[in-house]
Amino acid sequence: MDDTLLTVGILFVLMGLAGIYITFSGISETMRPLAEFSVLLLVLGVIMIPGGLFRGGIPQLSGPKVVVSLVVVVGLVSFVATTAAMGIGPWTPGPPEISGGPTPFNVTITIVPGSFNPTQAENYVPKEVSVVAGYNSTVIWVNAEEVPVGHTVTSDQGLFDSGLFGQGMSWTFTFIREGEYPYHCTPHPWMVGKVIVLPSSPSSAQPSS
Ligand SMILES: [Cu+2]
Repeated sequence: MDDTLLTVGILFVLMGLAGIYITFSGISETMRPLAEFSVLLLVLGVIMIPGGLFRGGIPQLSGPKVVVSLVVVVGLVSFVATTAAMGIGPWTPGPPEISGGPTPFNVTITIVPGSFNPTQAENYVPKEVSVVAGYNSTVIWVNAEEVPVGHTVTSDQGLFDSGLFGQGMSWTFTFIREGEYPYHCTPHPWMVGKVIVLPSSPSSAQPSS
């Protein structure tokens, strides 16, 4: 039995699983190379573990190191298989929850008349708003067109989409997570705006006087 090979093999398996976990938990979207590297580590580790175990003949299976190694590997594999089968954990990434109930205060953004015209610079007014999560992070877009034309409020990041709402209609959305949320209008892509959501803080719990 080769302790070094066995240890390195287990290390590789752990690093591979950690890398895959990080990749698919949505911590970063730019980690595809990490995923491939992690799978490579995992495969190498899985190959090295029996290599380490059985070098120099069949090991004495009662050896504590062997038992511990087997428990670790079997445990990890079962955990991953179980969570994957149950559809929980980082294996089932979804968009982050950013919508909640209405806040005590709200902010109105007007879609001004003529926004359907690509040469008109002003469309979502104000174009950029900063709100505080849970305080005034309910945002209402009002379609104030003077002719019957529909608009949308569509997240550039795929996080929300109002669908078309017509002249005189409005659409309301409550942000609950801090972040920057650029958006646009689907039929009129020159219409762009941004909502900046700031974290809630004790000083923001009361309206300033
Ligand atoms: Cu539009």
